[in-house]
Amino acid sequence: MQRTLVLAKPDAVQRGLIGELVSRIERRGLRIVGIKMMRVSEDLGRRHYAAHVDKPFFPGLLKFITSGPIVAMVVEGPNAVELVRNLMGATNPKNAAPGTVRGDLAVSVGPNLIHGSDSPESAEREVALFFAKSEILDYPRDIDRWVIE
Ligand code: IDP
Ligand code: MG
Repeated sequence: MQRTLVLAKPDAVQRGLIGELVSRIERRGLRIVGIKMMRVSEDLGRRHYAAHVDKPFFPGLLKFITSGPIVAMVVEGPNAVELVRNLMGATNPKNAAPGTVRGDLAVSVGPNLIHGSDSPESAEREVALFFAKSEILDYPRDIDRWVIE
């Protein structure tokens, strides 16, 4: 079992695509074990995108990710990191395959709707950046026993 961090970026929230992203993740069979709407502070943005601080697009990326509310999620399942990366599509939507989030719903590389951790190590680091342990809730699939006559 693996966990990964997913962000519905500010463009996804503004376009009303939170449900679309959540739905694709859930329909794949992955489980959401943490979820919250929040603003990314400049400090959190810098830490989250630490690998990109020296890239020419970093100032724009930081402005974008702090520009409006996001929805952060902890997603769990077998190979969750790779499964989420696959459903996201390529970083640049122009190269993203149809059927993926970016291939179906995005056109530009800045506002490309979704973040997913790129390795189990990044996932562990990023989940800890965005979520307190108490905000991650494990639950069994035992809803059937709650049929009350
Ligand atoms: P990823 O989101 O597919 O993992 P990364 O390479 O980790 O892609 O880049 C992080 C984010 O930075 C991208 O999702 C995108 O929003 C932005 N970004 C990446 N490359 C560029 C670029 O060349 N120009 C503008 N923004 C970029
Ligand atoms: Mg990345």
